Amino acid sequence: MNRLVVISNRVGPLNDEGKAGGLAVGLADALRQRGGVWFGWSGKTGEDGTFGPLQIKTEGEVQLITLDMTQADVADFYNGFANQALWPVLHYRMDLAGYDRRFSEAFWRINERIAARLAPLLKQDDLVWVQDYHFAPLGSQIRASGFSGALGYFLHVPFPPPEVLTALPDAHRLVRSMLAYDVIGFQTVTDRDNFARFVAGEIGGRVLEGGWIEASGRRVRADVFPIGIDAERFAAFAATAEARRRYAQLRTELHDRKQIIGVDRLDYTKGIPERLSAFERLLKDYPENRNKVSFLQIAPLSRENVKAYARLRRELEELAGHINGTYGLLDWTPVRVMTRGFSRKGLSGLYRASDVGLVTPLRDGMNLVAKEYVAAQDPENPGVLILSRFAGAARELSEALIVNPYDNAEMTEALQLALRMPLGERKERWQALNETVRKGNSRRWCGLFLDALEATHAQRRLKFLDESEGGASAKTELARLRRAAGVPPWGELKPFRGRHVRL
Ligand code: ADQ
Repeated sequence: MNRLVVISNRVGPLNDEGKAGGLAVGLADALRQRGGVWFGWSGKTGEDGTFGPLQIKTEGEVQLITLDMTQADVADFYNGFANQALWPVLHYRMDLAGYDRRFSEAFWRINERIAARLAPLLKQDDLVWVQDYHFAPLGSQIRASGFSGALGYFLHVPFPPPEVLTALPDAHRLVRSMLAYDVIGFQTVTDRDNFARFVAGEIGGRVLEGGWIEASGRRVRADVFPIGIDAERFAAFAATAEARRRYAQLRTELHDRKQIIGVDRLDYTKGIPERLSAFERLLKDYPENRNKVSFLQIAPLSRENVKAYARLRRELEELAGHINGTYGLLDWTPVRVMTRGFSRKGLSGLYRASDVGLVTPLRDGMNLVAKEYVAAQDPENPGVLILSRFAGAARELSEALIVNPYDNAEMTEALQLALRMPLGERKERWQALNETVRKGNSRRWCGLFLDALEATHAQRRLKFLDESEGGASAKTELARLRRAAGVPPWGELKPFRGRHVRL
């Protein structure tokens, strides 16, 4: 089995039962199985930044290798370009994007530096897998360093339509650089199709059958790999002592009231103010819910150095204060907003204790909270998931109550429906949801992507051998690669006829 090399902004944890999220679990599993390297930013700053020493930790067959950044790198690359320019545009929020040439220069420079530090560690038969928007162009720089092995990329956040992405001055350069990968993975068909439209309409490429895209003399496979969680483990968390303690704490404090829960990083893409307004309207339009339903929003702070995030925090505090001031009683606080983190076990107890999971982002690549809420439910008395149609997860979790988070009245009606849903219907919906969440788990996500990467890379090698003179050893190699690829030989690809715009 070839060694796996993963590059992501933050690295690990590899073995932290209670804390690792879906992404870390899926990757850690694959890394442990194959052995490999997990490479990224240490999360710390140092004077030498990316020129400083590599920090190497070895756990079994896996090396965790990190680098510091300078304070200026964090300001310009991480807070600047990645989180003030790319993040909003990728989430369709051109209005919030802050673009600065200095940020952009830092972005390309840091990607180049990371590739330069990584290159000496790579072997030609490694499977190299780059993660997320911070490192979209890393592949082209890894190729420039001479690496010709299997190189894949997964985008965890949405890929917007070209009409939106072109607002980013670096958009063309960015997409062209992504063509260096063998496989580009997206969360949903919409994201993949938006990418294909950009390639076809903006940089003169062609979209071929079978997820292949061709531009600038390169062929890349762009496909859909919806990320999942470790559903089994998450369900088991809900039965641990820690989860039961949190469950009991919350239920005791509620008395007989019902609980609605929201869990999100404090981010404007998550639609938290819209959610609070829908709850306020529930209390106004359906007064029978007053003193009968509470709303808990867990929203750990993130990216506090970016202005839009500080504004959002103030907005939330004002909204919660307003609702509590209007409807609160001496013994009932309608809304609680908590910014602290919880262990994953604790979180599973809170999900299970909640009658409604309100997951209503304005735009989200996938949204793992929706899947965690489902996995943590009591099969005999499951809660109801309300899910935004703009979360990638809505494609798979269609038995949830699907809402448009911009439609305040619809969200309110969904809340009223969820709070009154009979047990039979709750069970029926949950069973279907749970099956989907269990089947599409993080191991499957990782396995499908790596299989596609191996097959695609084998195909590329095949094409190369086909075209070369090739003696007996090349023929044997060709046969081996054909088996590994398991896909029609290169020459059989047919032009794609407009199927990519699937609305
Ligand atoms: P995020 O935007 O971070 O991820 P999400 O998928 O919901 O969004 O994952 C958040 C994770 O943080 C969940 O596992 C959740 O349990 C955890 N979490 C949130 N609040 C917590 C708290 N207070 N204590 C402990 N844990 C907490 C990005 C994309 C998503 C995509 C993922 C994975 O934006 O669209 O689903 O990557 O690809």
